[in-house]
Amino acid sequence: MKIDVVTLFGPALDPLLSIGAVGRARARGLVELGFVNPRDFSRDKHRKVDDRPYGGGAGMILMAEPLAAAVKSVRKKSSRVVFLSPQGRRFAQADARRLAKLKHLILVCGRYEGVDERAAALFDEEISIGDYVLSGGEPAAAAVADAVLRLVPGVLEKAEAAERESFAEDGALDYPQYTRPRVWRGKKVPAALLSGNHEEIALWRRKAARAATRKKRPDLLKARDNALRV
Ligand code: 4H6
Repeated sequence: MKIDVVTLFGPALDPLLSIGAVGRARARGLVELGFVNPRDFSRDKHRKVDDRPYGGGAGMILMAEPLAAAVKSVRKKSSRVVFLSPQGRRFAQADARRLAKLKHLILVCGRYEGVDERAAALFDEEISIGDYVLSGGEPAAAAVADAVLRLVPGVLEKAEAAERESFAEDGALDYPQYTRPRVWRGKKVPAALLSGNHEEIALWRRKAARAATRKKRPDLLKARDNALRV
């Protein structure tokens, strides 16, 4: 799979996606990440990509043309073009799974006070990573790229991937994890996890995952109940 990120700040985004499982997968050539800078497609002699908003107002707007040319330079028939914006549909794990099946994903980052509305026709979909405003789409693109790429077969270690499938991603939180020491600041590791009994461990984890979900994210259980009720 390849992801191209259309951004004015590729060099800032690259290090975050060069570490861990995604970084290793890139190094192995299993997944590819490219950066396309709209500035390279500016027709202006000063490489300008922003201009003042019609109608007045503070700040600058990203011009449609350099963005369109940047997208065009990497777009293929098989590409899906996604715009990161606070006005998008909320991104969730199901979207990560859907996008991980693609051959080519193009993530477009906005900057300044926003993007010329006429650029909207370039995008297949508009997604938001949550209801808050960022100074640019880059942190959102990094989050989406990471969530998607780790689901590409082979990116995670086999054991990790199998564990992911059986937990967490079906609408419940992960079970709590512990490592050494057995007692830390007076808090003990649950006895079941030290038992060496695989059935007992699996049972404890299922119960603990359910308890954690009920306590921290009861909305997830409700969403799952509703989904199953259909
Ligand atoms: C499009 C339009 C994504 C993109 C405007 C991007 C939050 C998210 C941006 C803007 C983003 C998200 C530019 C408006 C800066 C505010 C980039 N913010 N902004 N929730 N910002 O996924 O000023």
